[in-house]
Amino acid sequence: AALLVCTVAGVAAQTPPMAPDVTTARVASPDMADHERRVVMIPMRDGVRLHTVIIIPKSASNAPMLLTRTPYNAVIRTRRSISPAMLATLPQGDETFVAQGYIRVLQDVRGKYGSEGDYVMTRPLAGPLNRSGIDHATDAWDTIDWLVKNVPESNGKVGMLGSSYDGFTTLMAIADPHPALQVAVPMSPMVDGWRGDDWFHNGAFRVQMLDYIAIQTSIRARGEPLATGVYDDYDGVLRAGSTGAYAHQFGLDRLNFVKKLFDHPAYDAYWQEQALDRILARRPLRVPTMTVVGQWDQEDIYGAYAVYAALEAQDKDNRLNFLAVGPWRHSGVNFDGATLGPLRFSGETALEFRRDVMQPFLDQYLKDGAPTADTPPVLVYQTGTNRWQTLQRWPLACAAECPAPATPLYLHAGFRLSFAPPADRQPAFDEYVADPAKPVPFIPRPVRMHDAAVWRPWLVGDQRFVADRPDVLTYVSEPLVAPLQLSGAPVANLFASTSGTDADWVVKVIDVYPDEVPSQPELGGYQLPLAMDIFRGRYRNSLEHPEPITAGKPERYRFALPNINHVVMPGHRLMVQIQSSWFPLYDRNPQRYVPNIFHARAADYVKATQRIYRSTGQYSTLELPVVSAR
Ligand code: PG9
Repeated sequence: AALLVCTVAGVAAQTPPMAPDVTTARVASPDMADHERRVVMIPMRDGVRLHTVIIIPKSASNAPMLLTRTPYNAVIRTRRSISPAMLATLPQGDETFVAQGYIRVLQDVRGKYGSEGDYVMTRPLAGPLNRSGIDHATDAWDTIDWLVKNVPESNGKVGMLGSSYDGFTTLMAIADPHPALQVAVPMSPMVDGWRGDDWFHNGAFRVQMLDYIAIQTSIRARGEPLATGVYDDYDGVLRAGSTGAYAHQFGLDRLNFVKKLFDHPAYDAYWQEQALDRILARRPLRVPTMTVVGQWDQEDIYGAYAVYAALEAQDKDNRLNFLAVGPWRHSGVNFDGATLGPLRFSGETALEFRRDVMQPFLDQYLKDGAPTADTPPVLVYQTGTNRWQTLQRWPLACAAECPAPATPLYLHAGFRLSFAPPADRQPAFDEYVADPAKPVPFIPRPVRMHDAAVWRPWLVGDQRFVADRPDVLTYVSEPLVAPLQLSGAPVANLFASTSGTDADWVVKVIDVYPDEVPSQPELGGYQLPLAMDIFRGRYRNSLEHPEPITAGKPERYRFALPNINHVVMPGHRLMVQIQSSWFPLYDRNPQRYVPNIFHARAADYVKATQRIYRSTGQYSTLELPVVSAR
């Protein structure tokens, strides 16, 4: 009766219980936001429009703009949390920009998410591989041109930055920069997909990238990861046989980028003409550029140093080309930098860098009236001692044209290492049997390649889990009596033979901690990888033209490992490990020479006996970038 009375009296008509609850009604929150979010479609010169999110502080006037061009969804990247505060909506790495009143711009690259046009994976610069005249340099140019004309809150100055793929698009922009592009900070940039970034390392293919390609290219938005049906990727990849067969299981061989990879297993023109260090070396450097990378970058550990080296020839007076290296994982500069795996550093190194070095560098070029930043040509974190160092150049030691020469570390009988050459006159070697049916894992099994908690710190993982395998040679030095400073890229210089006709060589330089570490007991005896990489033997004479190996013939394999800036402390020992597979991160070498390993048949996978020589005239060494007296 009460209900009836109300209705009749017209006090308040109640909503019927069955009124639909999903309607077209608009919800409006009070406008508490400290920023405005403009979403625009910016037209490019060919008429394609690129989806762009512009976040403008409400207080902005004459504010600089920071642009990132990404294939990873501009909307998601500007929604760290749902909040009226710009600080909370932008990613962690952007916090210092917000504090300085920057306008932040994120754009979907053509063909991804909200942008029109075709997506081409790491689209080559216009030239022999790209006759369309449209590339990331032109798209960045057109975007910056639009921004300076259409964002009245800006001061007309634009900086670009981003990590990994977004570091690649940043470098592309400086290949032909718009005049308003004042500064660039490529972080962990993808530079050369064959030599050592993302797809291959020295010709060995990273199988886990197939999943990335499925996610990135099966649809315009984010695709599904592979439903592999196995918990341990070691089993799944091994059972399939070749990488071609693995890809075929999931229909991935229908994707154009997979076809392109399978068509180009060697370092042919397809790869050489995309290598950004080579491209940028041929163009004038006009934009101050600080290239940033982590010492243990598990995805793009090659490119930052290569770009820095390529541009350095144009910057003898240290005005335009800068390098910064922290103790980080891939893209770690944008997250917490106090620890990596079990390693603890001197503080929150990533924030220290962003706040104290990168921000003043950006401000100098972008903020009206900002002071000149005191930016060192090279800023590197030295691990082992755990401190930042400012340097005039990088590297400090190398085979030629460095302040210090490389120092050979010799393999000796009894699996010892020493800076003195071995005296053996007779041919001497150590050997192991590499069986493609039982490849050496790159991390302890079960291998969950897509578990970020395992993947991100894997380059600092304790190597004890393989040190005693019969197919891993492990050499170790006496405990050091003085600190040993290593600042540059160690070079593996193997004299090796195989009973097969092709072989992979994986070489690791390791810092072995003392048996007891009272301040952090779990580091007792820890085998900390400093630099590790793989080399596919068929490319020993030419990266472009592979050749079979003559079975049983000792040959020289010389290849650079990733850069390090580390002090091996007294009481620690140096270790070198050598093996012939690193699975399932890298595809297996069948060990019988076939024209294209992607398509090797089951019968091509054969056991081989590998010999590593260590006698006069056939010394196997690690050429170490030693700076301090040992
Ligand atoms: N390392 C990733 C990538 C870059 C370029 C091509 C393919 C993958 C990334 O983190 O963006």
